[in-house]
Amino acid sequence: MIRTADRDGVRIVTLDNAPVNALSYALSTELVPIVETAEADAGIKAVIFTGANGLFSGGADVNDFTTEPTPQTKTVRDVIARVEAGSKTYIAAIDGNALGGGLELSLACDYRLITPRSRLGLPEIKLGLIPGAGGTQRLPRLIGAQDALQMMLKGELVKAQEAKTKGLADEIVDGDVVEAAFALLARVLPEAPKRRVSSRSVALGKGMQLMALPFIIASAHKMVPPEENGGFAAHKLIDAVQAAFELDFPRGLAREARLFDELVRSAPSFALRHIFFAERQLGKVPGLGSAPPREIARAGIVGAGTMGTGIAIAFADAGIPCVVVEPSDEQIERAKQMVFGMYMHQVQRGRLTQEVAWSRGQSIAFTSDYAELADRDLVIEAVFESMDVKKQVFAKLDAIVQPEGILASNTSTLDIDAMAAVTNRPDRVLGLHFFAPANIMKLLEIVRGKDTSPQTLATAFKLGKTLRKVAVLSRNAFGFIGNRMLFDYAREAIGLAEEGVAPHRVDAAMTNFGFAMGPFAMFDLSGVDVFWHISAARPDMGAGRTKIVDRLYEAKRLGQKTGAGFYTYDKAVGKGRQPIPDPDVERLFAEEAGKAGIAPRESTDAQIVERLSYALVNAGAKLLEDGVALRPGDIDIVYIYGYGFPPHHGGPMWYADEVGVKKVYERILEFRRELGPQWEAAPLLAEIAAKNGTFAAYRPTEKELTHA
Ligand code: T1G
Repeated sequence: MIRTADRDGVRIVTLDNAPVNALSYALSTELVPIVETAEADAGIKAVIFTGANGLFSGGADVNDFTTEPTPQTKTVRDVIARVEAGSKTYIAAIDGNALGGGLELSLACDYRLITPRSRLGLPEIKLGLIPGAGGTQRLPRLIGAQDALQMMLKGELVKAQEAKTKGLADEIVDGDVVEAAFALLARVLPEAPKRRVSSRSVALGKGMQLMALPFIIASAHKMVPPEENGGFAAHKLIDAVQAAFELDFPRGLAREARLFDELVRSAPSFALRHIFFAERQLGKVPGLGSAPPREIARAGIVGAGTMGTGIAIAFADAGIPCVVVEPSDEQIERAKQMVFGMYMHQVQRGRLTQEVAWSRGQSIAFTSDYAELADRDLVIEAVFESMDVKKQVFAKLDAIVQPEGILASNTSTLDIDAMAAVTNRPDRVLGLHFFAPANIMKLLEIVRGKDTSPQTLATAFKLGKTLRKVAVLSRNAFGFIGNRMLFDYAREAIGLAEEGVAPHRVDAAMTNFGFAMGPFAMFDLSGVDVFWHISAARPDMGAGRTKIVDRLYEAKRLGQKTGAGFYTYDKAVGKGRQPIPDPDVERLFAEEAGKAGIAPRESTDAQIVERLSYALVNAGAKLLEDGVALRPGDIDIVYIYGYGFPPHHGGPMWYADEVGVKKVYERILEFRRELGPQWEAAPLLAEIAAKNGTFAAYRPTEKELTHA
């Protein structure tokens, strides 16, 4: 895991622990004596740390955090302590990423050299942690507390130039970074003044007086979410940085260590580390093995509506030129305006240069002529959500697009196999379900038809990476994963309102639980008419036990876009996007509930959260049984990225483990008795509850895995 080599009295220590040179307990146990030996060797003047595998280090090994270190265990903290106490000159020669503990190791060195492709960061906050190996004490000393706090609270990776400007790196070198380290040593040795970051006094930032510290700390606490609602690590991080001002360096390190040790055992951190690994499991689909993905060099889209145009922008952002076919000139004009407006916004925000924005915009061509799709490697239809319309489009595409071309549907619920059946290439047909706005939302559901080939799937996953999407495999079933679960979630939200709980109370309970938006505000945003169409197609899905959705639809209360839905909206309030509770809607619910014979029923906020979150768990369990979703973690990722489930609860299935599957199951049995057959528990849930098990331990059967 570590290679060493001596040259001219300098020891080169190479971290070589594929794939990301994680500073695991095992590697640290190997590295501590290497530093101690170098320190004891009079012939060694300096030590250069560098990394193999194309990076310096991805940080501590996150897998290690589930095991309690013993007194004999060495961690990256121990390595850094040896460097800190050492007398030699230490250089971090960084080519590629240096993150987390990897960057912290370099902060303990006297010099940091990077290359133009280097990215430096302390992203621990994304794991519900804080830098636990000196980062909260050294970074403020190096770049000022204000910048350090921003960088650590956002967990952002800093590019090379910014790292140099901030003073994180001493030099950006173009050639071999180890040779550059030797050149630096030739300049500074033998004097080699100590440049340890720990000896610097901590400052707030350029031109900021220390008296501003209380203000900086107080405003930082105000900026982050409450501890119980996703902000637990953020508040501890601010406390750690404050300690850098109030305690000497050793005691500051000790404070940081205590805060880290509290966080690493916290439920939000377990949840966030689950998400970290679940996301990296998504592309591991049995049966994809050898199939080499095809190159998608040219794409086509049918339909220049909001979704089609958003998808086109996503391709343009990924450098894949695309042709958008749209019969209506007026719609093409609107789409062009959307593309132009979006890119100008990026330029105005300084996110893109004019040239890049222009070239991306130019890479999207609009036409009414299907023939221009003939040479496309992939064509995605994003036309009206009607099976008849989609079948016509697929039949047309099959006759026009080159034989190797893949044909995909952006449908959000409809049957992929039915679309494939009208083509001669069912092996190259699948669903690519983007989420609006398609150029922003990271979630992509890849829907596998019964005949979709492994190569087509492998190509879709590779495309997902190219588009920088989080791609999740779903088998072809109504609503796929996310929307199938949304229907049960919606059924319970509406059910609560039918029992007399005001929509704004349901929404408040769910936002307090951590959702970015409550269900009714979400329905108004996506459109009550979308809801109405789906529940008209599938009356058994989502619309509750009354005609409330029909009543709103008939009254043209379609949500934000018509100024009223489950809420009302006033342009003078929050630019017309602020949901305003509407007593008329509550009266409508009461009226419809009376007609349906639904008795009023009190629900506390906790019971509201149970009804909605357990509906997701039960639906998720059924998706696993049916082999629609591969793993519980896949379901968690879908609901976090696509529907705003709070990450600090890890997703619906992880949350069921947090609560206890047995408890969730028993509550669902009560709901079944009190509310009716829609609460029939999934057999898998009963099975896991019976053995007091967890979804985390669930392993799909071979049948489910291969979607047989
Ligand atoms: N620990 C364990 N495994 C890791 C890992 C890590 N830090 N980083 C990546 N992996 C695994 C990952 O699960 C996958 O495994 C493979 O490496 C490739 O990852 C003490 C406490 C470095 C930018 O948060 O951001 O240091 O699926 O697909 O796209 O203060 O990995 O192949 O079996 O992401 O090239 C802080 C996390 C840790 C950085 C590379 N560090 N990693 O991206 O590859 S806590 C992080 C990343 C810490 C100290 C604290 C990215 C990457 P598998 P990948 P990539």
